[in-house]
Amino acid sequence: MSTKVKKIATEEAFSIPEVAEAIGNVARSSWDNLDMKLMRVVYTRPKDDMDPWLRQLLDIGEGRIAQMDENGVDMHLLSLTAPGVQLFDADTAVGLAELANDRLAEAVAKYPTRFAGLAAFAPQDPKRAAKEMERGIEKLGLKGFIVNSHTNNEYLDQEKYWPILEAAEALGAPIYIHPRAPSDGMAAPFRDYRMDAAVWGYGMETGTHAVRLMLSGVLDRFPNLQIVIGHMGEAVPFWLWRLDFMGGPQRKRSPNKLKPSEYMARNFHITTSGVEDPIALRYCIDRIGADKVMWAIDHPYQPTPPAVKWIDEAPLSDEHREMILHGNAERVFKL
Ligand code: 1WB
Ligand code: MN
Repeated sequence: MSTKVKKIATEEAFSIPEVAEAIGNVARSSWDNLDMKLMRVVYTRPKDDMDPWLRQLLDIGEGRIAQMDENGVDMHLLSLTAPGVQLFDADTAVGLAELANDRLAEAVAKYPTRFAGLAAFAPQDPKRAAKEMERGIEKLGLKGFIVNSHTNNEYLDQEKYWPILEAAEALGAPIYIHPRAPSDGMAAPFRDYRMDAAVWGYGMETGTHAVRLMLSGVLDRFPNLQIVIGHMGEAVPFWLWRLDFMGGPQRKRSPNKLKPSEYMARNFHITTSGVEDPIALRYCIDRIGADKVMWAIDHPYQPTPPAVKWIDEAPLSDEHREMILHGNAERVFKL
């Protein structure tokens, strides 16, 4: 059962065999960055006993479309699953990002009304990343970019990554900052109790990344840059009052010209991925505006039927439901 409102899901993961194999190779090494815990579980199984998530990630065709049809989902905005190409050396990462983008463009060409896509890039090499970003938008017709938070423990506000921010701004296409596990410097307390990944670590890592963009002042340099974060804003909307009070430009030594809430208003959108909580949704609409919120399932990590059911049943005006389920995504990603 599903309302007739058109549904565009905005954080829907996929992979390709070559990336999965490369992650498997890294996961079999002795590297102990925090993502390795989950990567070892998902990517090191024998081919004839594939992890069910991986099986679904590799399907960007019939099976996925059938599952969307069963649940009344009109479109997946596809993105290469976390941590993308960010575990690899620069040359491997550049090559695999290109390959993933080519495959993604093929899937979109085959099902143009059902799929749209975000381009991957290799932050390890910011200049070549900017080139691939341009190709992704202008040649492949993709609609924005996906990056999985830190790269080798570094964040996008750092000057070496500015070519990436500059390219996104110039191309008029948003960067979706998707989670990965916390960087080495903050990893220790997240090593226990499954806190490394989606339970808690992903949100802390990615919310921290968003706050760095706000407080560094880098968004004064790229005022038209558009950033999307998932998971109901990775807790940032809940913190805005205190972020403004403690981290606004009125505070001594603040490099940022605007308040965090002003960057939220000008430079950010959020998606609902994996937070099927009508109270959190109500709060975000009231705090940052219904024009800022886009629905997402987080396929295959969250099941589709409850993701559809909760948004169908959420107490929303017809106008807000249309915005959150498709209108905002159509505007932000130029679908
Ligand atoms: C999970 C979620 C795992 C995501 C992932 O592995 C990704 C999880 C890459 O629920 O454990 C995700 O994209 O939200
Ligand atoms: Mn996700």
